[in-house]
Order: sequence, then structure tokens, then C-alpha cells
Amino acid sequence: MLLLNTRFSNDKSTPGKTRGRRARGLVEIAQPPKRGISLHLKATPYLAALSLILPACDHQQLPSDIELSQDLGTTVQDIAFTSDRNGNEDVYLMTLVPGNAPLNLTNHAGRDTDPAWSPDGTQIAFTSYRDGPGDVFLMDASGEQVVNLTNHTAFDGFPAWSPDGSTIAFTTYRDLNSEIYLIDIATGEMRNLTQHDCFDILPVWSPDGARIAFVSRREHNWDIYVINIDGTGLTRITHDDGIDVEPTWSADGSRIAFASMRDGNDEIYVINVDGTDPTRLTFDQAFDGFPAWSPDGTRIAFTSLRDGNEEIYAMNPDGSELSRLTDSPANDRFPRWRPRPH
Ligand SMILES: [Ca+2]
Ligand SMILES: [Ca+2]
Ligand SMILES: [Ca+2]
Ligand SMILES: [Ca+2]
Repeated sequence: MLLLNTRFSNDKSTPGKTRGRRARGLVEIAQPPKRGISLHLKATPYLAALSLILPACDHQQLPSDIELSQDLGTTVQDIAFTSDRNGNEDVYLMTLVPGNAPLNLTNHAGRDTDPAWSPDGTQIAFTSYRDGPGDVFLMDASGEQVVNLTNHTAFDGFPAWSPDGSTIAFTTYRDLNSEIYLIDIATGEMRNLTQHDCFDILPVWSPDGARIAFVSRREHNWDIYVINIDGTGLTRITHDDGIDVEPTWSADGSRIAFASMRDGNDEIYVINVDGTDPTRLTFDQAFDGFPAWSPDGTRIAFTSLRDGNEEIYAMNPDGSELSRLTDSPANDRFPRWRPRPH
């Protein structure tokens, strides 16, 4: 789940400490940002009691002894992700072949997180706090040519790159409530897409570039919405009293995977873009969040605390064939698949 205003913890908190720290952050998401406090979204594990009895289901039971595996069952692809394994948050790149250690792309003392690939796989947009309360930066996939794209005193972050490569959508607090803005990379021209006085966060582009899915609390509950790029056609996708966040489109554009607490703890779900057939994919009492659908449509990567610290996993879009992709005592989160060259 998502939090604002919390710091990445370098200590290896007990689940109880983690729950308390992040629960405070979840409360803060509803509050206006305070001066000097950065806006940042965080995983919120264990908000439900750990003793919660999960509802019975006929879903395939996941194996309890998942081996570390970098065999995705598909073609080799790279994943950018966020980790604090070097002492502070940086954006890393892992190549999913055995023996390859993740490469630290940002390697900066400031917080660097939330990678988003350019559609040709040559650049990464990311959120960095190195210049203040959060800006969208660009860099080459090698970590070079770092540029501050937004350069504004208010928070700007959570970038998403348009499929045609021309535009980046991002979350911004410059209007004193969070909105989704679109910025033309070449000209710097910006447009407020959401224009609503409630929270609008976490944009992701549809594969055809025509729509953006995002998260809003405009109906007093966190839900997934879809809107056309011209600002028309706003549609609410999720209709559940639980917190529904972190959308990611399927490659064919027909479905959206997301994270939700609707069943009492953070789990990954998938739903048709018309709002029908919500289906739960993960069944673990630990935190599961930050889903990312692979460009070839065959896998969904996500973050989970099921092995005691945040690691990145991948599964089929029906929840089967789970594999773990990272093996570090640090927090590894926010996976984003590198697009394959066209
Ligand atoms: Ca850093
Ligand atoms: Ca808003
Ligand atoms: Ca879970
Ligand atoms: Ca880890």
C-alpha cells in the first residue's frame, strides 16, 4: 500500500515496528504536505492483523519453499528497481541471467527511486530527492546523462513514460494537492491532466498511449481510475471500500493489475479495464505490492515481504509460477521491466 512522508528505514525492523512506522505514514497520506516534509509513497505491510484468517479460496496454493530463481520462464529481460542495499535508496538494474549482480545506476547520497523506462529501453526516468523535495530526473540506462526534468520546489515524482516517447506523466504537489501532470520532454510544456482538488497519484500509460490509469481519492476512497490523454472519459475502475492503488497495464491493454487491501492485507489483483472480474493473485499475509506487468504480457513482477524483507518476485498473470528475483537483506522494491527494443 501507499504512504506519504515516510523515510526509508535502514534498520531491519521487526514486523511490529514496521507496521507502526508505516501505519503512521498511511494516516499522513490524507493530510496536506507540511513544509520540509517530502511526499513519497511507501509499502504498508501488515496493516491488517497478522493473525487474520485469510478467506478460503480455490486458488492454487503457492509453494512454501520458493527458491531464488532468475529464470522467468520467458525471454531474458532486465528489471530496474529501487534498493537501499548500498545504504540509501538508489535505482538498480538487474539482468535476469544467473550470476549477474544488480548494477547501481544512480549511486547518489540522495534518495533515488521509482524508475520508469523510456519505450525504447535506453533511458530511465526516476524520482530523486537530491535537489530537495522530489523531482523527476532522467538518465541513460547506463546511469549517465542525469538531468532534472521538473526542477520545481514542490514534490514531483512517480514518472511514467508515454509509449511514443514524447511525454512523461508524473505526480506533482505544485498545485497544493496532488495532480497528474504531463510534460513534453522536448519543450518542457506541461499540462494538468486531472484538475481535481483531491489526491490524484501514480499515473501509468495504456500500451496504446491513449489513456492513463491513476489512483484517486476523489470519491473518498482510494480507487483506480482511467482517463483519456485529453482529459475526457474519466472512468472509475475499482469499486471497493478497500484501498486500491498502484495500477499497471497488461501488454494488450485489456486488464490492469493493482495492489489492494480489500481482503485485509496487501495483495495483488487484476481487473478488466471495464471494471469487471477482479481477481486476486497473491495469497500471503505479508505485504505484496508494486506490481509491474512485463512488456510481453507473460509475467507480473511485484514486491513482497514474505521472506522477511522486501524482495522482488515475479508470477504469471494468473498468480502461478512464482519466482524470487532478488536476494538481499536490504529492501528491494518497485520493479519496472525494461521494454524490449522494437
Ligand atoms: Ca541514492
Ligand atoms: Ca488533484
Ligand atoms: Ca499479502
Ligand atoms: Ca531484499
